[in-house]
Amino acid sequence: MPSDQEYRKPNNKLADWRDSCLHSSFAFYLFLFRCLIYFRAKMNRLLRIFLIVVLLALSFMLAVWLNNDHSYTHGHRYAELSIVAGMIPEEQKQSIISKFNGSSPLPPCPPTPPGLEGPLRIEFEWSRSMSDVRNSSRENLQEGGRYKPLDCIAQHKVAVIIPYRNRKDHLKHWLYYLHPILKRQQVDYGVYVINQHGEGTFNRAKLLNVGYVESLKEYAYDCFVFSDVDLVPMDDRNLYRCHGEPRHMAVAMDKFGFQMPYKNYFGGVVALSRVQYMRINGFPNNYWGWGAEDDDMHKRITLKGMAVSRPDSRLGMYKMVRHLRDTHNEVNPQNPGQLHNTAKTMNSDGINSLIYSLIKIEKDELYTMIDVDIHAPN
Ligand code: UDH
Ligand code: MN
Repeated sequence: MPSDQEYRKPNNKLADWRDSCLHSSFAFYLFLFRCLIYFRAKMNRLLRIFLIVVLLALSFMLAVWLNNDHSYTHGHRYAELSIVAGMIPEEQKQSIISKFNGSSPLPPCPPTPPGLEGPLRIEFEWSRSMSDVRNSSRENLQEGGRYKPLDCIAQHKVAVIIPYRNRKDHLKHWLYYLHPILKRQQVDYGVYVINQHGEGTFNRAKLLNVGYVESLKEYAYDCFVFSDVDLVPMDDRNLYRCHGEPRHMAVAMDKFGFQMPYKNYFGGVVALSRVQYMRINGFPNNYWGWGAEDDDMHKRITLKGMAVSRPDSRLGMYKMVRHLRDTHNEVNPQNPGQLHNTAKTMNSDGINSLIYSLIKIEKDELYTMIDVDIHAPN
């Protein structure tokens, strides 16, 4: 069950007063009706006709009342039930709740978030501790690193998915910078760290597929940002949301002298809507070790007739935490060769052929850690 934004309890005095009126009129109506049934033999004709007329008039008034918008204050409990059942879309839900409460609905968040800062100073200070990070990031977060803007309805429900193993220090910096940025960007988001269980060969793309499936079990995300754990944007105008075409966001990394390492590069941080992701059957599951899985993603996109959108290189600047190549993620010289077969394999290798074993889901206050066995070959 998705954890939904708390909605305010009805606190409107006018609504309570209307409720009591409605209840008393209904009681009076029943009382008259009973009188008519029990004493009809003892009543004279004129009194009987009078009572019938009064009952008819009352029925009419009640019908009008029930038909009227504000009479729904009476039924807020029933509406809450259908909300809990998830039958009503978010936007409609907010507006109905506000109507019951007698308050005006939250407006949609504006297309350009008002609180952005532009260029940011990013320093990966070794002295930064996890408790510093918690203190500076936990504000208004729900368990598992979930957030929704408080004063408007976000237009983007984004699962941020991070492939991960043994990079605690990088995750710390990522959380320190990204939570405040995502909040300023007014995203309805959740952070999912997909931890590859065991010591087998690393598989970045398969972990991203797991993140897609697991995050959707929790909430109706419509956009997925797939981000390496060591990449922090240097400008918060690079929005973590989806666009009309799949988006490559990390276009100017410090590691590559703030430019694309090659023309069709699609690595680091990318954003795909649910529809875009499904069109390409997700990512490949068979790129073990380092290299070429991001080029396969790019091929899938172009093979399906889509283009890649990118921010300009000023907005798309990223800083990467310096690191050596990890053990069990050595360059795999077989990987680039697989790119010749993407057109043939992409429809049968991807989200529709994903097999993994879920080990554990841990809810930290800053993220959801999904520990998974992806059946590494060795
Ligand atoms: N990762 C881990 N643990 C590992 C290995 C990888 O968490 O042991 C994750 C992590 O999120 C990392 C990502 O996988 O950021 C990518 O691995 P990397 O950081 O070693 O990759 P690298 O910095 O990538 O080398 C930069 C772009 C490479 C160009 C791509 C050419 N196709
Ligand atoms: Mn890296």
